[in-house]
Amino acid sequence: MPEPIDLRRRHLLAGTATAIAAVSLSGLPWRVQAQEAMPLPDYVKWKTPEALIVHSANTLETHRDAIGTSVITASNRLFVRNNLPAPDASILADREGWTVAFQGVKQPRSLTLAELRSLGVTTVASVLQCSGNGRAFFPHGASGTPWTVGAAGCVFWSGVPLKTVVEALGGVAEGQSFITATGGETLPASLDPKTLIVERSVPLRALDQALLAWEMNGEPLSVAHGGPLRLVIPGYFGVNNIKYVKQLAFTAEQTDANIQKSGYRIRPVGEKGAPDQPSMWEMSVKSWISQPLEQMKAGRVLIQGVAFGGAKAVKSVEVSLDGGQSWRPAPFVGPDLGPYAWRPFVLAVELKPGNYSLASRATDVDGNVQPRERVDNERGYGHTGWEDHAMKVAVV
Ligand SMILES: Nc1nc2c(c(=O)[nH]1)N[C@H]1C(S)=C(S)[C@@H](COP(=O)(O)O)O[C@H]1N2
Ligand SMILES: [Mo]
Repeated sequence: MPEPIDLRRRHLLAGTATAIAAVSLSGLPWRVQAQEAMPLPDYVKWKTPEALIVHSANTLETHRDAIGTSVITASNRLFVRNNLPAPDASILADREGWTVAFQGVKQPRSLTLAELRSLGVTTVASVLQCSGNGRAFFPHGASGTPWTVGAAGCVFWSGVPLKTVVEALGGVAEGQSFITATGGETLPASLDPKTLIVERSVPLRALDQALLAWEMNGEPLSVAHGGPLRLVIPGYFGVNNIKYVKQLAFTAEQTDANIQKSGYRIRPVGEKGAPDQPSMWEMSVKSWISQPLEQMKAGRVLIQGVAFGGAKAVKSVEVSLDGGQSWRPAPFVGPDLGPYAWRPFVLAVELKPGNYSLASRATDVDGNVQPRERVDNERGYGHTGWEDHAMKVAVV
């Protein structure tokens, strides 16, 4: 299938004067990253290379202008993030036999995927976004993958509501405050499992919307995205959406695995992670412009992007052409797929030759507005500041 836009060619232009016009306010030329183009690793060979930046075998980012306008992000363009190397494809050999151990319920037991399927099914559209999306804009050089905006996508998940499973198991046992899920990666025997295991706890309130998903965008879950079975918590940061979920426990305390105890915590620059710092749970309202990113001809221009509320629905989004001095409302396009989905927006404008700073700013249903500034923090998490996400574009 031919690509509508030859993104690869545009990557090759990254060092030219044309692309130099396409820098963010922080001066970051994203196209430059793509010049180091690495081939797609085997487990994601089915993805569209032109749409992705391969940061490493475990971290692939969607190009800013490759998310489309269709609300749903195509699976072959969706970002990938593995804290540990993805399991071998043999993990999918017997999907129906995949087993999850349920604990902290009144009748603890293990259930296979086949049994889970018989309990119930729902479909949710939700934004999957890594905590470090936007990390590249932090000036202190936060360690970790330098994602700009592409560690995010909006996809359909199908599976059984976790609440339905819990009801079938007699309900949550008394005294439990967290949902603690464990990833099924095989860990090296030589190391303390707590240092590496992908095990996360979220507050019990997430039971309202959590599901155990076996399908993404109408297809059985791939290894890259957590097949055979994944915990999905709509509205929560990516890390809480445990792939290859093999154990699901209702617990009184948060897990003491490093990824929870000290990892994924908001802390001042230079400070170490600790359990008393805010954990990366519910996402906040955010938006960004996906096109145009480069120099354009004067005349009619469609400014496009996406906006979402995170754990709450998004209400509206505004666009600025002058770096935030003035704003105008931008209409959403396409269907509203529910509170956890994002909404593409498109604003048609007539632009005269000149330099523009294109920014977007979303508001959620509770009236929370995307802030101008980022909140600096050691690991570069949770960036929603609109100023850093703005695009400087020359119109000729
Ligand atoms: N088992 C397991 N689940 C995991 C991870 C992982 O490494 N192992 N990474 C988490 C992180 S940090 C993110 S951002 C999302 C990424 O989901 P994706 O690769 O499907 O895009 O998965 C989360 N769930
Ligand atoms: Mo992540």
